[in-house]
Amino acid sequence: MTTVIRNGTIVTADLTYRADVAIEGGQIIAIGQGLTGETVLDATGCYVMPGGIDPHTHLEMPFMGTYSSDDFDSGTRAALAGGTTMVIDFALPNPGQGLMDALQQWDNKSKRAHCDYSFHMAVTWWGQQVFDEMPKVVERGITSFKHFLAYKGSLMVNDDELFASFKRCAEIGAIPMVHAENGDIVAEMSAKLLAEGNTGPEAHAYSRPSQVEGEATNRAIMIADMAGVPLYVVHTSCEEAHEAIRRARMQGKRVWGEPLIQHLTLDESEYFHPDWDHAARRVMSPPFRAKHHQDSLWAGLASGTLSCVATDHCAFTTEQKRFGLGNFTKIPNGTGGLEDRLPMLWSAGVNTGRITMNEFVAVTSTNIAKIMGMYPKKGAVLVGADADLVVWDPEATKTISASSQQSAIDYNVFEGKEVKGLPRYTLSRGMVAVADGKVQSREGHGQFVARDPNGSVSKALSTWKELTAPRPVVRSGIPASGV
Ligand code: DUC
Ligand code: ZN
Ligand code: ZN
Ligand code: ZN
Repeated sequence: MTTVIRNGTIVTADLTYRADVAIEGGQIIAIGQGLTGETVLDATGCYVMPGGIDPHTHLEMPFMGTYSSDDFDSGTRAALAGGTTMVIDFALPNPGQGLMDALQQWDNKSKRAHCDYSFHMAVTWWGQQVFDEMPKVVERGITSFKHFLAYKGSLMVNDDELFASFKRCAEIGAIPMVHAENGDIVAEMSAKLLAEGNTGPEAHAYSRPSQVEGEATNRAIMIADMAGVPLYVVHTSCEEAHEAIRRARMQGKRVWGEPLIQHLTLDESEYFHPDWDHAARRVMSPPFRAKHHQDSLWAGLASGTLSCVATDHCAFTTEQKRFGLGNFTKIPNGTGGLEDRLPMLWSAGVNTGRITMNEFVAVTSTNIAKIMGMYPKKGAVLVGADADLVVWDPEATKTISASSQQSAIDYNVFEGKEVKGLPRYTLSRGMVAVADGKVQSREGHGQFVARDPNGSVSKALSTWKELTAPRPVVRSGIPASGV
């Protein structure tokens, strides 16, 4: 059985051209003119692009005394509805829990996935067991390890642990990732705000100014450099963090930054909304920022100093958010975005001329596949690649609303936004998972994608070579003068 996408314009990270795409056995088997097959999908007036890859989701994750409310069923349905055909979710061991044990839990949850998926492994504590299990995780095709510099007292790792883990990543060819906020300072500022009676959701933003992110980003970059390893910085939300990444990249360091669609399009004024629920639903870390930070993030996408756009999809219901009534530090941190990332980025980025269509494909799919070691199986329109594709209708419009979303929560942070540019079809390994807005995907269709380690990149770092070269012993012992 051959499926053909006919009469569309293929848009990849570097080319735009007219051609049909033929699919069989879940893969692209031909790209050319006048292709035929048993099933024909009409792409007249549409762009045919690699499906989105969301490199940052938290599905059914235990966090802040509850579980995020989208699981691998509703979360991956939401992904497909919005043109995203793969997610990379974070396996999160409890402090003291083994990595392989946590992985088993994520293996079980992910059996419900409608689209393909992979995992990052979080390093939430440090010890011999973690050190020993890290290569086993890589053997399983999970080649990236996340570290939290925030969430003091639960997930946070200290600098000595961070350095040890980064060095281990270097040895095994894995990429370390960081949630870069200075957790000590956040904890102190939060306590002070609460003591002063500042208990509402706006205080969440006050407690995590952009400086705490700029400091932690720069610190992680320097520690990665000393460990001789590349670094992926998640949810880069502000100019200070972008500035550190930009500087590192200009020095030839392998550092990647990942702005979220939320930070690109929503700002801190959301926290000053008179309705407590409205503000609390938007509490996430890092928080939404002052508007000028958005210009910095868009400039980063256009210039290439920022590499990927993600969601950090971590959805909590209004009821869950209300755990923090009277104390903002108890509001579960997180917002959704899986279904809206592509339409929002297209509308706010491509339709406005801030980024090109090809840059759109790069930052939502191809760059992620390359950095995360799964290109060109994913992120490409090439013969032999998986047929994870989106047929994108640039003229289709809708108003985003919780009433029509796949996500299991009762609101949407983009509620009321008009978007122009939507999937006509979303294909997951050749299966038509979405047609004209109707999700017809299947629970359990999604498969785990094993990723390649990225060892050659870490060994190329020049600063690290200087740091690890044999050190001359210049002098030792007691001065001859006997001082
Ligand atoms: N930030 C959030 O807002 N939610 C999940 C974890 C995180 O770092
Ligand atoms: Zn984070
Ligand atoms: Zn401000
Ligand atoms: Zn996250």
